Amino acid sequence: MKAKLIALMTGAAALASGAALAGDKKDGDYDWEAKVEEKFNKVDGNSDGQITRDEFLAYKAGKAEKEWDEHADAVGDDGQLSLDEAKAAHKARMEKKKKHKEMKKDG
Ligand SMILES: [Ca+2]
Repeated sequence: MKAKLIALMTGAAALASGAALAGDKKDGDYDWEAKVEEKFNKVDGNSDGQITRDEFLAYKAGKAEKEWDEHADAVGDDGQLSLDEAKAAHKARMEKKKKHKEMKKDG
């Protein structure tokens, strides 16, 4: 059980470290511990200071549901995502990213 929690915290730290590295590029005093704590508290559904498997899965399910809802336009009226719709949505996201990058470069 303890090993699982350590693995989970390592995972949470890894998630936060991605943001930490991004933050470090902007300024050197990025508070990664605060980021881990913020993430931990989001996953700790009953706020008892421990993350259970169920809390972790509930957190991930919530994120997956949010992601699904965000792509409602790609899913369309039939409530199902086809491979072609998935490809079109991915292509649109890549083009949006590319435009954003170009705008950042120009401005
Ligand atoms: Ca808990």
